[in-house]
Amino acid sequence: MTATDTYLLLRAFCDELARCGMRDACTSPGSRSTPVILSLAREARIRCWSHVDERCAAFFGLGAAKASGRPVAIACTSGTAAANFAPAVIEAHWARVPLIVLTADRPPELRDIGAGQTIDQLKLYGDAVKWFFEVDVPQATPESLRWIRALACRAYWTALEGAPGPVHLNLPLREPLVLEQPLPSEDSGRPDQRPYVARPPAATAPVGDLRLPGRGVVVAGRDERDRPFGAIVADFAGRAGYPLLADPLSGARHGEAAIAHYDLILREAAFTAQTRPELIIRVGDLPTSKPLRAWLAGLSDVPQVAFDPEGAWQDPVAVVGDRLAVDPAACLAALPGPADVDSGWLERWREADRSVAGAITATLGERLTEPMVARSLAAWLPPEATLFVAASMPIRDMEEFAAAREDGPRILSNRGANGIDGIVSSAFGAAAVSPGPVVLLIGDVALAHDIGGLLAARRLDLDLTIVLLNNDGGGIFHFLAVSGQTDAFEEHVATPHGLRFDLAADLFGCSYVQPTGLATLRDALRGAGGTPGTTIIEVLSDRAANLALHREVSEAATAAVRGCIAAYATEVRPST
Ligand SMILES: Cc1ncc(C[n+]2csc(CCOP(=O)(O)OP(=O)(O)O)c2C)c(N)n1
Ligand SMILES: [Mg+2]
Repeated sequence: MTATDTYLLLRAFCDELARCGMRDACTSPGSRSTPVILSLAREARIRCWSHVDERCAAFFGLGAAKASGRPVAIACTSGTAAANFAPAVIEAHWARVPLIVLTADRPPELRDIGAGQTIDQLKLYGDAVKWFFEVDVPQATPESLRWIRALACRAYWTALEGAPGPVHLNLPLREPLVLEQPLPSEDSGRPDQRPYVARPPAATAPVGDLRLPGRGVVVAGRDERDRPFGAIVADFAGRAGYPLLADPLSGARHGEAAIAHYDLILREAAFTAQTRPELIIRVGDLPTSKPLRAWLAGLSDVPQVAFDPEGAWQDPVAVVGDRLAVDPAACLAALPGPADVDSGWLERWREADRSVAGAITATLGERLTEPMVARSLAAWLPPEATLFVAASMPIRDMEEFAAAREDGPRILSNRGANGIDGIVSSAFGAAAVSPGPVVLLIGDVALAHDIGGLLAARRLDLDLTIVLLNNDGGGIFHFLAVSGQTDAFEEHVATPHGLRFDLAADLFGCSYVQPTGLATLRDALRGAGGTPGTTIIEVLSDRAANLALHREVSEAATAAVRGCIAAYATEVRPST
């Protein structure tokens, strides 16, 4: 077994990944991984993004795979390097994002006997991967070349099909790790650049008879893959006269049926008591909104149908009665609306939504606050833009405050495990593959957590605008009961840090600007969009004031919804 054998096999392996459709990979440095990294870097159809930190590399790969819909390879050396992939692999598992994880390893005879940088990498990620395989790298014979080509295809298609997710190939590599002579050519691949194994997607079964009553509701959650999905769902809801409660991550928050402020509307018990649907249709993942989740939980006697082609089984309160393994876009596009559209039903929701929107506008005014930043980004960014939103308050504010918009930006977020880790890196990954501008909305703790992700700004020449909401700690915890535990809350839960992010911008070669009002935020965004590289736009905020403002909005919204109910009761009284 020579280096030539290793490199012949790995070149065939990378060739197959490219033939299947791979366009991006992430590398990180090391010695044992040399043949894998060099083979990836020498494959012209795959762009290799070089990273220092494996945790950042893996999150970058995750962001790129999420934004492109294609599997991305992440490759590293042996030891804790591989363990640093774990958070992103776990997120990819829960968010159903295709990744091909390539970890280099020492061969079996060098394991557990004191050889350097060697840990047990077998099934390192447990059940978070769809498939684990220990890849022997034998002599490059016609048979083994055929085998490794088929293996690459299997890894690629496994990551992509059904419920997409990560696959893990562990590669024990023997020295010599570097070629000493040119690699001979070989033609073990199929003609015409076809993959060795093709795998057409499984056809989805047509939906059975879905009988639609007059008063239905569509709940649309995260579906980051398919942009036309949002348009089809919005169109169906409009035809059916069903209010559309669409998380911004669904891409469906538009059209005449969109009820943008469901999170605030559904807090009002008098509304939910008087507004009972006869059917709930669910598409995408379950939205984040707690009031929405509580409302769905209370409708256990109402038929709830979930489109779930990837088998995500998202129903923590066990109320879904029909789980359809069919593509919602294809099905809803073909589904006629109910025989009797109840126009008053949708109008009632729309009225509540308009009133709440008025309450939000009146309460927020034109001040530069956290909710206003979320609302403004959703309103301002062009349709070709991608808005990556961090966990914690940014994603919640986006759901609560973003208005419906016909041509809004694509919105992405790591919602598989809701982590605040790796978000900067994920946004850079999205920036690497997105044709339009990418903006990241992130809190200060999340930015501090992945501060090393900013290294991509220096090393990878990518354009990214980071809008940082700095309230010096985890503002979200002020909304929770733990905020009352004053002996330990600040230090151990809120975790203020006093970091100077302008200095971080300097260290990592980013531009930096700190707007003080809404107009200067808009100017800063425009300026960042026109400046190559990464810009950090820091908006200063205060945790206690932010909590008070959210409460104020909630009270104003509740009053607005009550006003609608009272008006509705007066209107209908004569006929009842
Ligand atoms: C990896 C990880 N660790 C811890 C948490 C728990 N957590 C949720 S929100 C949060 C604070 C986030 O603070 P920041 O990013 O400043 O956003 P803010 O709450 O201020 O909006 C933490 C620590 C998490 N979600 N993920
Ligand atoms: Mg914060």
